[in-house]
Amino acid sequence: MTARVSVIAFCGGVGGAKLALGLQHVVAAGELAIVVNIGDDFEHLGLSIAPDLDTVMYTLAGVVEPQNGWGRADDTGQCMTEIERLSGPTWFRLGDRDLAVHIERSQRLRAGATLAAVTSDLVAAFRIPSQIWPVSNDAVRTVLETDEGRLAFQHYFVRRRCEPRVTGIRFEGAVDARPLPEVVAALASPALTAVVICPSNPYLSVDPMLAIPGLRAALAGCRAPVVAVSPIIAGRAVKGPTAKLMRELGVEVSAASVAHHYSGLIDGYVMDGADVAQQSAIRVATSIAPTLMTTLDDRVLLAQAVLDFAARLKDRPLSRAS
Ligand code: FO1
Repeated sequence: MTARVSVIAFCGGVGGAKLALGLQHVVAAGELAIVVNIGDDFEHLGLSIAPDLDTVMYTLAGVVEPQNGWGRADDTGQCMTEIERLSGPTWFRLGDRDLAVHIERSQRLRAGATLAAVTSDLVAAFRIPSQIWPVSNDAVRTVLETDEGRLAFQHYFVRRRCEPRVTGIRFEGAVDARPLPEVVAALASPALTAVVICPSNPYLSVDPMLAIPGLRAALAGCRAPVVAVSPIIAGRAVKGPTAKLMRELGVEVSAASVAHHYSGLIDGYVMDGADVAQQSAIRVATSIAPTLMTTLDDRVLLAQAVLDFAARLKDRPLSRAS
């Protein structure tokens, strides 16, 4: 499906996917492209697992497991139960239906298909009316430096439940990775009206994408307004290890800190009403909106607020250029 992309959203897993779903409800069919982090991808049980791509795909298809926000709803665990009986590794839970996606992806990649081509076919099979693009077809892998040594992302995040203290983060392969050509073309297109950085973990989900030099350059050159949504509300992360990680990296846990983290890349910043007092500390244009997304209505309302804000920024000189 090659449609005219008018909105691009950069996204990690669970938190970002919620806003991506809201955007899918308010952007015309075929005009939304979600660019997804691949730093969490890994090989497990001989399979190529792409958790953030699958989380976004299942969320946009309406088949995501609602409690966890990852994996498929109504899945079964027979394969995992059998792996356990065989004394195999069970720390990373793969449901039976979910496994079908990993098996299909793995065999297609082994046969020479690109990650983008496989993803595009999966998106079509799930009848998703948006594009889902891996940020690159080249491998980028997030590695955490911790007080327990170097840990590959899923070993830190799932196996060790984010407990080790993080001292540094590396994105292996990022410097040599090429951004997906479709992403670069869409960022340069005059049809583009907004770029959204979803409220994903800035350090673990967005930075692996920004670490790709060609992507960063394409984003810097893009003429549409770039708007980030804060993943922090009143000094707390809605979900996941963002706040713990920021403390360990010596960064204040606040909406303003995240805005500073994106400085030079964004033209606008959407933050929750709970953080209104921080507006004066932020150098780009800000907009206040309810950023806690519990219901589908919350997601749709936030998506519309973000796009309305981007539309208001369109005629202003881009902050990134100054
Ligand atoms: N997260 C967990 O905390 N435990 C799991 O066992 C787990 C399995 C899993 C399987 C497939 C998938 O697509 C995602 C899965 N996740 C699991 C979530 C995922 O690893 C992380 O939330 C992301 O990588 C962070 O964005």
